Amino acid sequence: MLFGSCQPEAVSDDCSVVPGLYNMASFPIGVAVDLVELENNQAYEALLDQQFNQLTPENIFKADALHPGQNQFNFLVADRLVAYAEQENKSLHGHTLIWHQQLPQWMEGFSGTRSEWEAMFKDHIQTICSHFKGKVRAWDVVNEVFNEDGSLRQNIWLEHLGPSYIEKAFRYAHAADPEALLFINDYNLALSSKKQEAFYKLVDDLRKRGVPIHGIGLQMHISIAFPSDDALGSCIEELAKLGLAIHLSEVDISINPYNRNITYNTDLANRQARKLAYLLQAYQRLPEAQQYGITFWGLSDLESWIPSYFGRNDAPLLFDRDYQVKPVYCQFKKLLP
Ligand code: 9MR
Repeated sequence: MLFGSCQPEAVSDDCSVVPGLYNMASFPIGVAVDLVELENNQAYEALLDQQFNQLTPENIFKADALHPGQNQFNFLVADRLVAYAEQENKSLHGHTLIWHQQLPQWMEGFSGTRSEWEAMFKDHIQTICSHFKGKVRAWDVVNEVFNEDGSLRQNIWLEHLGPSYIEKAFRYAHAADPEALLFINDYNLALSSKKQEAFYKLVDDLRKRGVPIHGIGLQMHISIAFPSDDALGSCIEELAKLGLAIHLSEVDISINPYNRNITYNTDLANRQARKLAYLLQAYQRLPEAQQYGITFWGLSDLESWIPSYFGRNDAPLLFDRDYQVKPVYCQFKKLLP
């Protein structure tokens, strides 16, 4: 049991799980999906199916999964999710083409001339985009390219291709799947003004030069303590001025960011609910055409990456470890249009 026996206050009667969230919303409501759970856990599948209509593969569309050898792509597993999405009429958000993590070993150790790097980079993007052409609504083309101080993150792509790798990634992806919406995705943009400014500048520059970029993914791994509501609101408002689609792409709200010995209680549950309500209301102030969707980073507290990654008790998602709704779900649902 995560936090002892203390439970948040009982969920009120008007918080029914039916109809599901996506039936209440004017934009897609997404979730990061774990295919192993989806295929083997009936309760997981039922809840996911009922509540969400857009799926982001949490791990199985990353480079190490799709491109395990230089001349070897593996789409077998990913295609099972594609089939599920088609069958259940859910859209798919591809995550992610170019990142510094979850790279296959051969890619990290690749040695070649600049033009060989370029060819490998292009082949990676275009083979994947071509395979999923017409099946994904959008791609996170580049993920987490900035450091907190606004400089470009050192990664194999920057090292071997220079800063233009970002622009090239969008151009290659677009050539392979002209219908897919192409996103740049990053975290902590509301926490670091330097990062936010650099992000704005880069996207503005890409857009003005006609690079095919259509959306901004704001990850939103946030907590009840930070960023402040004002910082969150102004980040969304500022970046929306670029006129692109906005995806709250990886929402979770930690209740224990300082790793304290805490007990999940009504106060924490309510603070979490208020934080998400604030985020949703800031999102709803955007022009409708820019509301691409809101995606939660996991179905329930049981699947969240946070407890294992940070080694702490936490409960950052809409459903508890028994797949029961939490106040944060009820509040969110109440405010959907
Ligand atoms: O949730 C993902 C977790 O299962 C993986 O182990 C981890 C590997 O780095 O990636 C997690 O998802 C990340 C996402 O792909 C990009 N933004 C940050 C997410 C949380 O780390």
